[in-house]
Amino acid sequence: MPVPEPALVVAGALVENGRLLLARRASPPELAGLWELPGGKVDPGETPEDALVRELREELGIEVTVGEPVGVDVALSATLTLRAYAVTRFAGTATALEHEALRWVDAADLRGVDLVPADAAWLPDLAALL
Ligand code: 523
Repeated sequence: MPVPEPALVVAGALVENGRLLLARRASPPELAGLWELPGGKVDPGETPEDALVRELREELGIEVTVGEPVGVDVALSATLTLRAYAVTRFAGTATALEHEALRWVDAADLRGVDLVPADAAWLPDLAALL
């Protein structure tokens, strides 16, 4: 039996003026209240880059260009992998359309933020962007 590739979740690291955009999750209960790089699941037939453009449009109301991956892929489960990309905004103002709140953090703030566990693996990579 061929082993299926894990499905991919993509997340965006948007840095402007030395600050990183974080979003506070509203769900599920075990992640609610924790901060993450916004993003979501890649749909079947969609490239990861296209998925991230779509997710950040839906969640934040911004249009982005997707750059290079940030850090290494993180296994969320046997069937789900999480990957971050650097993104650049080219239009819109980031608004919490699906999250509880948004926050722009500098390097000092980042150290004290309660991140979702998977995103915490990227802390050194994210700090290096700031
Ligand atoms: N993560 C995660 N970090 C992170 C994201 C964007 C997602 O750990 N920065 C996890 C949380 C969920 C899974 O990835 O376990 C799917 O993310 P979610 O719920 O944001 O993706 P959606 O919105 O595409 O998912 P559904 O609405 O459930 O389809």
